[in-house]
Amino acid sequence: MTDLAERTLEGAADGAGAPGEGGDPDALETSEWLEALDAVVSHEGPDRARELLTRVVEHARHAGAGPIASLNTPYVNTIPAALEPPLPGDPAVERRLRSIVRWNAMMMVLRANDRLHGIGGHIASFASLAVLYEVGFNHFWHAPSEDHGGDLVYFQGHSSPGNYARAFLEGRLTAEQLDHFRQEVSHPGGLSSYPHPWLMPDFWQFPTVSLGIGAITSIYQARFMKYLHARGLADTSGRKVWAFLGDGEMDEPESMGATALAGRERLDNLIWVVNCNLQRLDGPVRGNGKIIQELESDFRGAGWNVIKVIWGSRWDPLLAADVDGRLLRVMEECVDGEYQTFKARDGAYVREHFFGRDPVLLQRVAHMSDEEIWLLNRGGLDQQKVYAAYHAAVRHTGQPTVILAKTIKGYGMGVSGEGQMVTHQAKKMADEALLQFRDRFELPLSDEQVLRREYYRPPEDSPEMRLLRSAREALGGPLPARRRRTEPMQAPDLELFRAQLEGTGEREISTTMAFVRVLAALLRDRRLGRHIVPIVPDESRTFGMEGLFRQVGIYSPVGQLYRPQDAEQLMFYKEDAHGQILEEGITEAGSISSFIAAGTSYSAHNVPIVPFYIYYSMFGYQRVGDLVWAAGDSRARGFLLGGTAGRTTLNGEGLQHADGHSHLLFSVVPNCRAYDPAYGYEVAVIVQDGLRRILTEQEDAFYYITLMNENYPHPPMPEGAQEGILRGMYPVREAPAGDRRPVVQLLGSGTILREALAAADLLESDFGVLADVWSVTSFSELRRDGLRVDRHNLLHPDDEPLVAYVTAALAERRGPVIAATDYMRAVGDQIRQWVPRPYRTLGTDGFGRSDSREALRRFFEVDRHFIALAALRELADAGDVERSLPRQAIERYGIDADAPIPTSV
Ligand SMILES: Cc1ncc(C[n+]2csc(CCOP(=O)(O)OP(=O)(O)O)c2C)c(N)n1
Ligand SMILES: [Mg+2]
Repeated sequence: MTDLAERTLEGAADGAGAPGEGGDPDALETSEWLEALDAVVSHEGPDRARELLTRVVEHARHAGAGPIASLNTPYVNTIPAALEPPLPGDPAVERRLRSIVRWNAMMMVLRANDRLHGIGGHIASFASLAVLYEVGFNHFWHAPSEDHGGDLVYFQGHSSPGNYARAFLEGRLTAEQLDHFRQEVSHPGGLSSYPHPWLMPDFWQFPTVSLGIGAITSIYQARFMKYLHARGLADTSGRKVWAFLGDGEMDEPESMGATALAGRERLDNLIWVVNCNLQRLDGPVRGNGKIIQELESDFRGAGWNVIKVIWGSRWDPLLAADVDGRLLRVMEECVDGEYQTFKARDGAYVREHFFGRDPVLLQRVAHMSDEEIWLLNRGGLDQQKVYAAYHAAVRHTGQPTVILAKTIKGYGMGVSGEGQMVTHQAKKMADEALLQFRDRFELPLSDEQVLRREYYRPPEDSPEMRLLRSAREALGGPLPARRRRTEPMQAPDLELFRAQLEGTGEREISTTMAFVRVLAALLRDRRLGRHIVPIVPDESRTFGMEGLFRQVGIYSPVGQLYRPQDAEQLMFYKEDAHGQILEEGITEAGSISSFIAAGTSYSAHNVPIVPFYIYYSMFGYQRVGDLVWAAGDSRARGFLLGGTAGRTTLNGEGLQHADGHSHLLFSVVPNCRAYDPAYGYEVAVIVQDGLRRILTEQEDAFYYITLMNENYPHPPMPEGAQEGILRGMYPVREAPAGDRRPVVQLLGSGTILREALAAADLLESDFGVLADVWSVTSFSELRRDGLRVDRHNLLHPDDEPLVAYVTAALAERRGPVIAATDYMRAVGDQIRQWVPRPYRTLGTDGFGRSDSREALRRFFEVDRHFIALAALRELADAGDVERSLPRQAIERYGIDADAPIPTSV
């Protein structure tokens, strides 16, 4: 019997490795098959063996043997030791450089916590990751330069001390800055806790610390780079996207949620490195299983190239000697919970509890000291193994690659954390552990220096510093580094949207249609058109955008391999390798990841791009709030469009569709401008101004605009309305000057503006009350203005006080103020303190319902009758009209005063 056959049989005989439950029912037969296979391998080579096996498996399937093939490979490195390319340069110098980075990263957390108890920071994660980063920095990651567009590296958020420590050695950060880690307010130049482009716009590119965000956004970044290339907007060939993810992080739906897209679209410019240190915050990631094996089959199933880096070089001789498979069997039997414990103990423990599982193995390591057993290293901590994996990953074509690297959480922290349950949050290290660390990593520091927790920077002409500099020079410069702006472009003139400015006459359209026309005009523009990226998650037909399918095409890396069912039609479903629309399918998380990639293209690719991502408003922020936040942090530029918005505008759909709060949700994003326009010209003015800010002024501006599907005629833009539209409110109808009848101020937003206009008519005809009617395009922008003014006045008590825009607008008018929107009352309430007279808000608080618009507006008490009632009530309270008018209105308009409150039903 051959070795291989014997080894497999052994496993089968006692059940381990056997398919199904019991052992092998016919061991002899099995051995004959295996021997036959061995003969093929040795005489005809492994390729022929694979071919035969594939045929056998196929054949078995036809014979009804069901799915057979496993997606898992044995629990050893994917790249055999014999095929590893050697690490170039001097491995000893590289190790010493890395030890210095490790030391400084640790020092900055310890020192920051010494100064400010409880300020936090993480030591254990970077400790496990250092080799994985440093091999990349020294050999693989290109910064943008003359001859390379630059790789994009998504660093793990909470391992930021590792990046800062390296930047310190490079001279990009000072020791003082390191000392001010996590003290960014009290010390200008202090370092942000995690990667935040908003806070360190020249340094960090990608906000990754909310777990899962780096994963999904890196996939869409890689996809967007292929798109840019296909459309001839940038040459992105040769550039890679690298993402560093934690093994615990892989539990996030966002982490695994788009891996199929990466496989399907063959994103071979994408490399993920999952740091399998086996632990998350509370404990083991898969104590009772093996995270590497689980992820291997997941990724392989999704079409990825999987490279496992499990064992370090010191295991090579033991694995080479493992002809009977006993070592492999123990490796496969042990679960991650045990692997963690091994590294929290010592060599004697590993001897007893790992090798001791098999007396033959115990014998095999009898010649090794406990110390030698302890030094048996893990693949992700071995620069040679990691280099080989990266080397293979960057050369792999046709698939994305994931590297599953086994490491140790808290590596080097010894008694202060290595492999311990609590290591994630360790921010302190005992003096003893620090001295041991110094010895273990051979740092040239005296005891005093260690105890004083000094940073260490070797002399400029030391081999370590020379390696640091020459490696980064060869790769184009330091990383991470962020580009803030690109070449400005001239924004289109408002004239481009003339059709919207002129109104529609009698014709009824929705604001969605008005927007689609704005978008179509932009796409047709010879100069700007190619810089526009429409993004849609399977809602184009909902929004009447299907005309764009044919006009600009839907991006698909393979073009269109089928004749579409509607090929005969003018606006057929056209997929195209040069297509412009990103039709994402049903994934809001994926779509906004595309938005982020496109919206930061000015920075990552030096190509100005303006994304317009249109989606079902309810499923936008609500589903992907954290990604919206990441878009803000990333300084993404572009437009989010919440279609079918408003709690009562979308008739028929009901509770889970009817959005009455996205404006509140967007009001919390500090740099997002949120607008609720009622008319086509408002949409045009807002978009045009946004384009000016984004393209010409290079502002990191990002917008949320709600669009409705209710059709009505759109008037032409009133003279001089532009400023008010942008600042948040302007009058659309004014009571005749000099008429002394009572007056109210009616504020309306979105389609509810039309209810306010109708209320004004009712008030005059039924009760002799006049009204000024205002379109409020943005309560949140008005609020921001008010807050700015208040702050200024507070801090400059001796200056002439500034006046908020709302206050100034209403100051010269008469009468109480009523606001009505299709959103919760809190939206209108945002401006309360700047309204100079009594103020009442109407809104759609409560779960949505499915019914007609008219019924819904009555139900939520935002229709024309309720607006009129609210106005009369305020006038009556002020003594401007008779006290009986509100009651008369209730009767006249058939309002049920005893109806249940919409919020409670
Ligand atoms: C969405 C989200 N939830 C929770 C956290 C808090 N958190 C930060 S790190 C961490 C553990 C991460 O474990 P793992 O992904 O395995 O990374 P490791 O530190 O082990 O490399 C947790 C829970 C977070 N940052 N983001
Ligand atoms: Mg982990």
